[in-house]
Amino acid sequence: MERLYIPGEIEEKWQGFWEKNESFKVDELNDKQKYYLLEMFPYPSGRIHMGHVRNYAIGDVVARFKRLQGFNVLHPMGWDAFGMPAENAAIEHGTHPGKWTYENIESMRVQLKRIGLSYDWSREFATCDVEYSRWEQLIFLRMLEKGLAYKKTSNVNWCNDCQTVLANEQVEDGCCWRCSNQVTQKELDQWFFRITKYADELLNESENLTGWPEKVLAMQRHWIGKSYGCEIDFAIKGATQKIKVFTTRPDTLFGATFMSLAPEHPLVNVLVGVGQKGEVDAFIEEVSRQDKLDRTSGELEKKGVFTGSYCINPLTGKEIPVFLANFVLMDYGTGAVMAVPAHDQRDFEFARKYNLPIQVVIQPEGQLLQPDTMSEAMTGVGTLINSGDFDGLANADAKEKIASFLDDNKQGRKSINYRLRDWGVSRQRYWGTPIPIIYCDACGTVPVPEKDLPVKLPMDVQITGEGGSPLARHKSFLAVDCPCCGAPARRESDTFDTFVESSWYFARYACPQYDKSPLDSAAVNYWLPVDQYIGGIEHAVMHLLYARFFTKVLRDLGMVKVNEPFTNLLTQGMVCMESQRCAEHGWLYPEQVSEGACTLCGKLVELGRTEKMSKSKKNVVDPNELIARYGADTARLFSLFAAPPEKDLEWNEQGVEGCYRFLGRVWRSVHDNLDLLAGNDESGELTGITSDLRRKTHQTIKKVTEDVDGRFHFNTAISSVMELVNAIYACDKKLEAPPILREAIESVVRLLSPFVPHICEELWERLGHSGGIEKFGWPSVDAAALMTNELELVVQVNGKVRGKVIVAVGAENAALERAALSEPNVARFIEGQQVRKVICVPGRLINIVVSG
Ligand code: ANZ
Ligand code: ZN
Repeated sequence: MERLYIPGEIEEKWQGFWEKNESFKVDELNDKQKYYLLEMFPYPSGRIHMGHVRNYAIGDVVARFKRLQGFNVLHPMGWDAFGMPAENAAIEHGTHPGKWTYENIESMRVQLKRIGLSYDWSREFATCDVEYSRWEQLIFLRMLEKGLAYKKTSNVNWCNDCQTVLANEQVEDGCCWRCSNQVTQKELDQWFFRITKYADELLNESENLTGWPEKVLAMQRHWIGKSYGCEIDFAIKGATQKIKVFTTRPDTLFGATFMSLAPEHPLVNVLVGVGQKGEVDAFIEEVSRQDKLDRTSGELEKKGVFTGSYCINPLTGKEIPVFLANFVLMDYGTGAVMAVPAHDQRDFEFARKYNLPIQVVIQPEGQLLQPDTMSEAMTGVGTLINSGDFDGLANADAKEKIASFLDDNKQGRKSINYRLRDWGVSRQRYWGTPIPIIYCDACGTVPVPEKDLPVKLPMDVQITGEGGSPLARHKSFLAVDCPCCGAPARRESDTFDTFVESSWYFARYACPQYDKSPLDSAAVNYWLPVDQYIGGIEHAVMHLLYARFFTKVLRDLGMVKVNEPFTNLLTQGMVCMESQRCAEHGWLYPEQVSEGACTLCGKLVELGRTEKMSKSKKNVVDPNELIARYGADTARLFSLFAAPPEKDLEWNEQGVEGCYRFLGRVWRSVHDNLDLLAGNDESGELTGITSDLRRKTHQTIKKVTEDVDGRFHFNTAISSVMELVNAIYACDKKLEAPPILREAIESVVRLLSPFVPHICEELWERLGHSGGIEKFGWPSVDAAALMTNELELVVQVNGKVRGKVIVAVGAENAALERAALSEPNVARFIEGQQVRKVICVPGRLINIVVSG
């Protein structure tokens, strides 16, 4: 038997074993408790990166651990396969996006398998598979029937580089999230999903998502942005129409001294006087070129134009001028704002700029506000003044009273507003799911009949990156007979936003081959919800909110029973690395640097910041090379050991080496003792024997179990196994108690197996077991073995209690001292100070005397 640790050989052997035995294949036909573990599926770019390795290693620990605990674990993998890079590749290399995508999938699958992840590969699918599109298209048709999908003309965010529409969520600081190009506005006919119908449910139910990070929930709540307020009608002087405003501050109505409308407001034509037309048109044109998100930012320079018209403040009866203002958006509230410059900062800036009256209506406690001397709006609480019968009310009460008054007089009504907009899903792209719609001159918008699904993408397509969507130019794709009247008609050429695919893939994993409908209810209701979902924080709003929305839609379509898709969510941190730069050659890959110098020119390199691994800074490590060098187990171990999962992980080569050495140490601890252990299997006599090693073994089992189960403290779990390995090396009573030694060594192997499965399978076999480690289950704690002769001592620093340590009964003073000094809190208090004396009071306390 080979006694050296050669990762490559054993990893290939066990990956073959799992594959041959279909070790991770599951079905719903058993009475075990289910556990659905899912990592966010990757985009098939062609190469895995360290972020993938980390994400999937974290998931794999949980999957293997739960399986060892006896759960029926669903752990699937697939591909989020539609999207832009495939089209860009097509433009650049002339390959078909499908060919490029499927080739990438082939090579990424090989790379993922090389990590030893315990997936049920029989469930794999790609979202660009025609079979997946077919069911997505069917879901869309059902949504259409229910009014959950609809079409409307709207102003959309447009990226000219990508030649496509972007959802609000895909616009970052006014730029395209993919290519960073400036986003502009464009009017287009678009398909929408009615996510706003679920705004309240999405909001309310976030209260029950106790297994989600609060940060993610907070971002979703903010995104939904529910505001309670009031709609108020302002009559227009000389016209019959009314301007409706939405306000969260009806208490300030007496202070509304002018009106600000969105430049896109439908009443603009009615309001604009002849004399103003030129100036107003120029202003509207200027704002239309401005990015919507910029228009909401506090820093925006407030600009506006007078329309020439006046409206009437319903409570003061005064005429107030109507302006158009760049910071008022048409798609929020009613697109009109009653401007209260004394109490709203934007209105204040606007009023100062255009010399408009400022009327204080809320007086803060103990202060007399003068409009002339105010330097900013007073947005705090106070008492109403200059407000007729409402004077003297606390402004919080006035909100209620004024709203009711308006309601009684039919001048307004309470109303609720959301920041959330319906989800625009049309994209002018080729590589996406075709939207199954046909346009007929006679019959209008006609859904593709179910029997004609799927609408497939044409294979003979010219993708040049110019002239808009390739589908819109593809004659044979577009030409279709109307399903209603048979006359020549035209297909919809837009495809879905790729976030549609990732909104329901987790459900399809329950029944990936089901061919009667999108979801097999028996399977999907068995497996859903996902018990643990793992992925990046960057998906906090879009993907995770859309997936929640889709789950509710599928529920209302009768396709699933659950309300929420993901019970628990873990957002893992990023993999970071120091960047390195040569004055002459720019950023350098780690392998281009040797002993601090550029290998191209010998100049000393400058160290850049430690940041997320990225090709642009060349601070990347290729997992394939890492695995070729150290093995998958080392790559996994480092990813899991170097930082807690939700924190960023800083890459360092020494850490990797350390992990590799540790595995070598585990390997040797088995082989060094194999002869001694021969013939001593588990049935060996254990009763009555207590020893430090046995206690240590069971303490470790307890610690690792607690750390892994639901807490994901993988790094501390691994440390405690490291300690157990040390204890095995240090144990000098090996000869006396082979069964205890065996139990200790086997525990190391079993406890490490979710983290580093290949080496553990191999060692387990060498320890005399066959059939794979998983069937032996997770080790259990023997409570009796934990009983210790230990006690807890209080540690003081200069007489003040600073911590507690657990020490063995009868431990020597030197040991007590060591324990006390290394207690983390104590260490904090003595840091930078001189330890003068350590006083040990046996059985009671340890006092450390320091002076600084
Ligand atoms: C008068 C007022 C007085 C307001 C005051 C605020 C403070 P949230 O909380 O985000 O919902 N608003 C309404 N529609 C708008 C639009 N389309 N574009 C820009 N601003 C708009 O904000 C609601 C407040 O935002 C509303 O309350 C309105 O200004 C403004 F002392 O009305 B308020
Ligand atoms: Zn773009």
